[in-house]
Amino acid sequence: MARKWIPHHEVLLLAMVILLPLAQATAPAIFIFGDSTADVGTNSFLPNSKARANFPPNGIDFPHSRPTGRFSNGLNSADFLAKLFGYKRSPPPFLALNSTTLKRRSFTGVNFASGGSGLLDITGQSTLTLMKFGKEKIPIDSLSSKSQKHVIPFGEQIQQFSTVREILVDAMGSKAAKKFLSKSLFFISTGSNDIFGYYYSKSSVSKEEFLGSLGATYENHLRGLLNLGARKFGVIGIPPLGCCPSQRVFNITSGCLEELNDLARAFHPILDAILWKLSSKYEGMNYSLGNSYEMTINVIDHPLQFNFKDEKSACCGAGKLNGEAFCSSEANLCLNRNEFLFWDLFHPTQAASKLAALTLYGGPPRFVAPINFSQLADAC
Ligand SMILES: *[C@@H]1O[C@H](CO)[C@@H](O)[C@H](O)[C@H]1NC(C)=O
Ligand SMILES: *[C@@H]1O[C@H](CO)[C@@H](O)[C@H](O)[C@H]1NC(C)=O
Ligand SMILES: *[C@@H]1O[C@H](CO)[C@@H](O)[C@H](O)[C@H]1NC(C)=O
Ligand SMILES: *[C@H]1O[C@H](CO)[C@@H](O)[C@H](O)[C@H]1NC(C)=O
Repeated sequence: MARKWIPHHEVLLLAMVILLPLAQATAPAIFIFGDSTADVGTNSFLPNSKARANFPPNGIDFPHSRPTGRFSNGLNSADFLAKLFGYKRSPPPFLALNSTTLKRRSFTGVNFASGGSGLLDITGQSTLTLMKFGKEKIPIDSLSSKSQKHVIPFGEQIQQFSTVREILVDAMGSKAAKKFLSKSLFFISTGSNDIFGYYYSKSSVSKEEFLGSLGATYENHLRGLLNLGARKFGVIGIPPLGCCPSQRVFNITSGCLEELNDLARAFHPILDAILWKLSSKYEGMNYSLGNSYEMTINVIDHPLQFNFKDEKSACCGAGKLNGEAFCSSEANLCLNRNEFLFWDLFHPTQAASKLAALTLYGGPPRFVAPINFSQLADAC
């Protein structure tokens, strides 16, 4: 596909900035699932989780420079999407809630996303895998037992949602709860950690076989959500993982790791086909699939047009491209955070997350299809 700059985008950004404060919440609630790209503090509640960001300088651009567990200098895409849909605040982590807060009239959603997690239950559960990705010296303790969780996999996030659903049914009755959920938005951003896991496991399973089975797992999870009453899905695809600073360090030219990018790119049509199939089977289902691969590569190819001066290195980190260590108080910190695409060795800056959310919300079919997220809210 030709990667031509679309001037349209700038107009779109302007329109969105004006639109932001006027927006009214159009769906009763949003439920967010996935990994660190959407985690708003879940892992801070897991004593044994090594995938954490609840310490400075993470959160340096968050109100009061508070580290919240977000893998960002400020807000992440989940936060910006909630804003764009007209919500005053981003849904809180499930683990921060209790039955009293869930029954409040002001209930507008829950965030289940957990950094390091994936579609597969095994993804992110061992510190060993984390070590390989980050090149950091993390003591390899024994594999997690049930009581010593490192992350909450997608399947378990769905079980947590099921608990929330039961509380809603109790509070409003099953008919009203069904209607409430069918109009609510379900955002999902997952799969990257599974692909990292496969790539670094040097598994003998072929690429096609692995991606096929990952797709089947995704489909089962989506069916789980559909059976619990979800109907409107905003799905965020897998970005070019090989272009993270942590992966570029393995390329002598600091270019992207092509093999990893190939895996990410190949998963997109698989996910697209699953969503299309499910939408023809489940009455009233609507979906919007963000092509994170195209969105991100477009920015990497034309950084200046999006006001980024550095699309290769992490703002916070150490070593080559600041991509050889996690962000911490001992790490290097860049001066102008808005000029960086990457905050740390894996995660986008607040500026990049905002751009991604705006594109998902109002972007053209090249980046989000068959409808964009704003059209998803209007779909009946
Ligand atoms: C529920 O959470 C709220 C807010 O964090 C807290 O004030 C309240 O005491 C909690 N209630 C229960 C039953 O734990
Ligand atoms: C490293 O990056 C270059 C582009 O700078 C690319 O052509 C090459 O395929 C990459 N190498 C690997 C191993 O992915
Ligand atoms: C939403 O889905 C319904 C059927 O499930 C379909 O008729 C309708 O066209 C979809 N809306 C949009 C905006 O795609
Ligand atoms: C997506 O969003 C906007 C407004 O929210 C809508 O008007 C437009 O048709 C969509 N954009 C494209 C390029 O499809």
